[in-house]
Amino acid sequence: MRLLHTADWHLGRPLYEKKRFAEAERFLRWLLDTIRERQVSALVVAGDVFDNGAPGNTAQELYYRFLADLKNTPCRHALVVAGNHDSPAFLHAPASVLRALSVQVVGQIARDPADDVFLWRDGDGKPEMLVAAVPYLRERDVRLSVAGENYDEQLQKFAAGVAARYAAVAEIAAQRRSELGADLSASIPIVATGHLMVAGGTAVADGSGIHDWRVGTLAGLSADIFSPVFAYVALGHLHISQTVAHRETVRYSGSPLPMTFAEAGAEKSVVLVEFTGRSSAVQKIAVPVFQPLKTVRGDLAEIARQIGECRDPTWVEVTYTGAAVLPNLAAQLRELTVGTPAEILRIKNRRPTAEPTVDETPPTLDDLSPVEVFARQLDAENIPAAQREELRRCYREILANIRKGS
Ligand SMILES: [Mn+2]
Repeated sequence: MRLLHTADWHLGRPLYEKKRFAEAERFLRWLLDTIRERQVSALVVAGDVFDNGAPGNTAQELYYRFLADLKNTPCRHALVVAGNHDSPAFLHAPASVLRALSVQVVGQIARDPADDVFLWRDGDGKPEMLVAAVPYLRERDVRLSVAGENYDEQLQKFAAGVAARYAAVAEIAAQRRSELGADLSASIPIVATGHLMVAGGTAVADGSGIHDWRVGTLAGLSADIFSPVFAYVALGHLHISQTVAHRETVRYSGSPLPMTFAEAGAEKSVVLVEFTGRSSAVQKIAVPVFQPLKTVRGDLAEIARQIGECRDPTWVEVTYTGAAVLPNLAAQLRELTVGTPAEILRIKNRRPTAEPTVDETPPTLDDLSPVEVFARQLDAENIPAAQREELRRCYREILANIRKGS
């Protein structure tokens, strides 16, 4: 059987002032076509379906219409787990209605891990796959806080809690498979999901930053938490498609659309997993570019040349590095796009100069991690260097408490 793995749709997320519903809609239509063409029978969406906990009407409409349309494809089962951007309660609310459409939603872990392990059956009612659903785990999900623990102790307990959850669902799934009898058991793969940062991953493009990195590396959340009993592990959170620790069958699908200009030009894909008995073969399927993004860098002449190369309606990020002082840079740059299909969404002024450079468009919160925002605040308040380390430490603790949900 064939399973398709995708994640990090971030429905509702704009790029600067641009809404991206048209792109999202085209992606979802492409996904339905791909499911039909490749005869996919199961779909996993590994978190961050929506960009925030209270998605707008259009984002919701796209999501529900897609799930309803899935009914008219060969896809028999779908599983959606929550990411850190999703509200577990919001995602879970329509779960009973969606179950009637063979769509399983896991916003938040069940108290009993056995309730998050699902047995999927083929059209004849014969078991075909076991799925261990694990959404994004918050600290309150996997450990009890103990007063007086320091930050690193907290991290390590959290990591141990995450590992324990994966071990628990792996054991339950393996047990349930063995109960199916030797014949069936030999041919049924177990698939797990996750939305987390595992150590060794490249480029945290999610924008959620330093904590995940610390949890992943310092606290030892490695690929070892995924039992070899899993024939495939479908991960979300990192927007760049990648394997984990060179394990072909433990993967981040990456986001289907570039979420920032930093991802401009990166190939976006979904993962097609073909199971033969318990073993799996993995193939990436490239997602078409629905809205080209381009980063352009140089002096005015170079920028003009590169903008002139745009053939399709392209969203452009410009970095000006010319020596000339251009007081009306933004206007001059926009002038260059007249009569071209390019549209400038963001301008950075990096003119080589002794004076501090000023961005024409200041960075938004999307461009900065929480720690970078805090560093700017320390600068803005002229905090003496001697006090900064202590303040940064306190700030990291506050962030950790927010992540715990307290
Ligand atoms: Mn995420």
